[in-house]
Amino acid sequence: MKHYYNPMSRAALTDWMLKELDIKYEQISIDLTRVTPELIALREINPMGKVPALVDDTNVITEVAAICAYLADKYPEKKLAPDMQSSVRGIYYRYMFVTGNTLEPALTLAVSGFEHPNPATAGWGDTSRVISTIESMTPEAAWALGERFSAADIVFGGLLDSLVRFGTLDASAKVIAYVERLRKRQAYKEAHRALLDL
Ligand SMILES: N[C@@H](CCC(=O)N[C@@H](CS)C(=O)NCC(=O)O)C(=O)O
Repeated sequence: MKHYYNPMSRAALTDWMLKELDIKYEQISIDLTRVTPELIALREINPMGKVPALVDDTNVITEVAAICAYLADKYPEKKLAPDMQSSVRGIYYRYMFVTGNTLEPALTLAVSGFEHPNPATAGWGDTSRVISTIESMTPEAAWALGERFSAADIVFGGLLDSLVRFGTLDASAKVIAYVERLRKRQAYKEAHRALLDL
């Protein structure tokens, strides 16, 4: 399995997922600032030219949430996704999809000083609704789905971690406490070593 990655990018999240799984994979580090053979190879598999990307035999997977979902399902024995019959499978999907589809675009625009002129038709709505959603979906204790840590914590919690790190979100005590729990995980620390060493 090949993981196209840059340690200072969102690929730290998929690296965190791979490290939580404790599996072997080939790390292909991409310098996103220069045209290198690795970057050319990345652009061939992902026309967006973005990391992360994962190549597993015939499967090319891009997007943080898709890679995390793929890996969680590929290694069910690691229990990083609830099984199909679980009462929290639907909630798991919600965490996996709301993060990249709704929360991140709204907050990216907000940080740039913009609000979409029509939040009702923009898929991500407006900033105040996004902040309420983050607040209501952040767990009071333990993890997104309850006592068991899952890929939902990497995808949703990973976004909150970067919002807190860059001061993008005026985070509540509950959000900060959740992010602090995430940061204590060994796999998180290993995947974020480059950032933590700064
Ligand atoms: N929606 C994508 C975002 C990936 C992304 O924007 N990656 C950035 C680094 S954090 C990147 O590769 N940028 C290089 C570029 O766009 O040229 C995901 O979830 O994976």
